[in-house]
Amino acid sequence: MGKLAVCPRDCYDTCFYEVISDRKLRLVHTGKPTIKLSCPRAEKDFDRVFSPERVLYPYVAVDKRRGLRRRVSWSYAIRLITNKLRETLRDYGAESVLFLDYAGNRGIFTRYMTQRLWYLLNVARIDYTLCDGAGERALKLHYGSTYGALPNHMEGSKLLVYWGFNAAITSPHNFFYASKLRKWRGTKIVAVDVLKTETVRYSDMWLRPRYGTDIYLALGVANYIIQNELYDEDFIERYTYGFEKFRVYVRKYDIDLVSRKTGIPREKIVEFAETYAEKKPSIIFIGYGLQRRIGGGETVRAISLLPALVGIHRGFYYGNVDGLMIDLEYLTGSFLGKPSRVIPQSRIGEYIARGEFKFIYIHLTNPAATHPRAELIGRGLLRKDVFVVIHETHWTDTAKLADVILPAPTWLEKKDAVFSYWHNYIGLNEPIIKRMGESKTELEVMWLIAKGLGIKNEFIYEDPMKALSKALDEETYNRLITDHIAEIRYRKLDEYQTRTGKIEFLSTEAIRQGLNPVPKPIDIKPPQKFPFILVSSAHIKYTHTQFEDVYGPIPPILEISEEDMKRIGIEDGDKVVVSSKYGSVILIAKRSDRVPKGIVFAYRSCRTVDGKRLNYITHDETNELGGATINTTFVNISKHKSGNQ
Ligand SMILES: Nc1nc2c(c(=O)[nH]1)N[C@H]1C(S)=C(S)[C@@H](COP(=O)(O)OP(=O)(O)OC[C@H]3O[C@@H](n4cnc5c(=O)[nH]c(N)nc54)[C@H](O)[C@@H]3O)O[C@H]1N2
Ligand SMILES: Nc1nc2c(c(=O)[nH]1)N[C@H]1C(S)=C(S)[C@@H](COP(=O)(O)OP(=O)(O)OC[C@H]3O[C@@H](n4cnc5c(=O)[nH]c(N)nc54)[C@H](O)[C@@H]3O)O[C@H]1N2
Ligand code: SF4
Ligand SMILES: [Mo]
Repeated sequence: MGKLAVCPRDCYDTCFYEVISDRKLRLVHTGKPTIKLSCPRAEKDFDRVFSPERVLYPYVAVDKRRGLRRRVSWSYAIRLITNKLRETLRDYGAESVLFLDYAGNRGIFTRYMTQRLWYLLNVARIDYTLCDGAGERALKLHYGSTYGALPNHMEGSKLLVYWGFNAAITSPHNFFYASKLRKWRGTKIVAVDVLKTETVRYSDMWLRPRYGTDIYLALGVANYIIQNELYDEDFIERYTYGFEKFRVYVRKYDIDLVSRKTGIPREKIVEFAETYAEKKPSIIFIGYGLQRRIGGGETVRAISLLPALVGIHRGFYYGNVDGLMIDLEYLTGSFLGKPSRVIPQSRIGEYIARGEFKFIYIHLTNPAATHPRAELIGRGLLRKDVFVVIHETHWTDTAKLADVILPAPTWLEKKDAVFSYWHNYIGLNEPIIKRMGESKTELEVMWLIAKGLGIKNEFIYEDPMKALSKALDEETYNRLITDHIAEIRYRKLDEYQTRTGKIEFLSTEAIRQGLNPVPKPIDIKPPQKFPFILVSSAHIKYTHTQFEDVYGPIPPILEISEEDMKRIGIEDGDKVVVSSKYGSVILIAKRSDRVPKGIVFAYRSCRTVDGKRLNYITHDETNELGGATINTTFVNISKHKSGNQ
């Protein structure tokens, strides 16, 4: 067998590969975390490594606005960075320095250990809520932590519910496995989605709630199960808290109300409720797209309580990192200091454009394309009074706006350890090819900057393998060294980290935080001026903005229903102006039976026909649980004056 390698992209699956030559990767069918299925991104990984878009040397901007820059040596770049950083910390304080990272590479050495320097310096950071923040907080309110079902729980499940989760595209190995189980064992698949997605097409039942009304469905199903005594009384008695109050609370969500609100026929709601109560055990896969909107946090809260009614311990999947026995606090060094400020990730554009930071260090993210109000981010990064450093593998939208650009090796060029937010295996990657150009790893850069600042703290310079050995138990670590893949111990599913030690139908933590003790609906109503809701989600060939260098730009299309097209007076292929309260972009209209009336769909973060990004117009407000509202971007659509392309 060839070398093992594990994909560190921000993706549920975290696949294991066998490397069969320097230019080809092949999926290993370990039969454990994933199932054999090729991924169009993995297939082109080496093309991305050798892409002409690679950043190969350090550069310094000569004129940022005009994109003029010159190549410099590493020692020059690091001297410049450390001088600027030292001056900024001295003159403006740690709160004027922003460390802006995300999950472009989820490796422990790349993403986690590099946070040590920034914790030590107490600089400003983001709150990491753009992707999954609201749902994470929602689950913690009722369960104490977010972990749930592992892939190996799928096999014994009789029912798999994908709720606001387009797994066929966003977690292909999960869904491929589910469809195999459907064939082999008759496992039932239900999709709850506002769009007729690829996942819907391969499901036994599809529920399409009117946009934003999922919470009525969840509370209605809860009420039906209670009223018809389909719940597990012993389980509720033993493992839950606050059931009586919840029972009274959900009484008003009767089938008539729920059907009226969601637009789903009564019989279908009943069928779903009865199926859910009968087919046990089951897993509800709660998608991230669902909670990236107004009311999304409350919705996840309501959905998460369904398994508790029918007697399943953590019968959901959302994100499993909390369950893994791996010491992330040690790895990130979060105890070293406290960020001087924590900025809501959705709103960084506003802060950067206002000139709140004098020094910004960016890696593992392309915010000038992927974050709401991306144009503000771009504009802010070009300010004369801010010094921007980026460490990137490729010339991204954001890299082009930096004062110093440092070359990073891709995951195929460096050693790292990678774990998943779905399965419980960790993998160890050795470099597969020689590093390109003069690229240096994220840890090497952190060490150079720390040294330049005169930092003596040995923890910053800790050998990554030694750190890893401390973050994992001995057995897991040893297995990882010998096999390059190891199972990480997982917390017990029947343990609840709440105040009462039980699943809390009535959340004591919510009361403490001044939130609703039980989940409550928040109705969504687009304003008259922007009557459509823009929903965006992934394309199978891209991970956010990655792979545009290989596959070309993400298609700039706007899927719209036939009825809406007629009403606006547009035809398939017409250029349309899509405007929100923040501005407008041009996309190409595509007649689609995936979207209902009033909803339009575009691929997330796509580059628009007028050279902008979709996120120039997406909403940046935070929702009721501090999460994103990208999926409640209200827009208007009109025909572009030049008509079709
Ligand atoms: N409209 C809209 N916008 C969205 C979303 C949406 O649904 N709709 N979804 C949001 C979500 S869920 C997320 S998670 C964010 C993602 O937002 P980002 O994290 O900004 O997404 P990427 O474009 O993947 O950016 C990751 C960057 O990391 C770089 N990178 C990859 N590997 C390495 C490495 O090893 N070293 C270094 N130094 N760099 C590396 C890549 O080249 C890439 O530029 O986007 C959000 N934006
Ligand atoms: N190919 C590919 N896969 C990826 C990624 C990628 O960029 N490309 N990115 C990864 C990352 S970072 C993330 S966060 C995940 C996200 O993956 P998912 O968790 O699947 O989330 P989304 O793709 O944002 O949206 C999923 C579905 O939610 C539906 N939806 C939106 N709002 C609602 C609602 O209110 N109710 C209901 N019922 N449905 C709703 C959308 O129609 C969509 O079909 O994907 C990961 N996987
Ligand atoms: S991008 Fe996702 S599906 Fe594709 S190889 Fe990586 S982990 Fe697997
Ligand atoms: Mo994400």
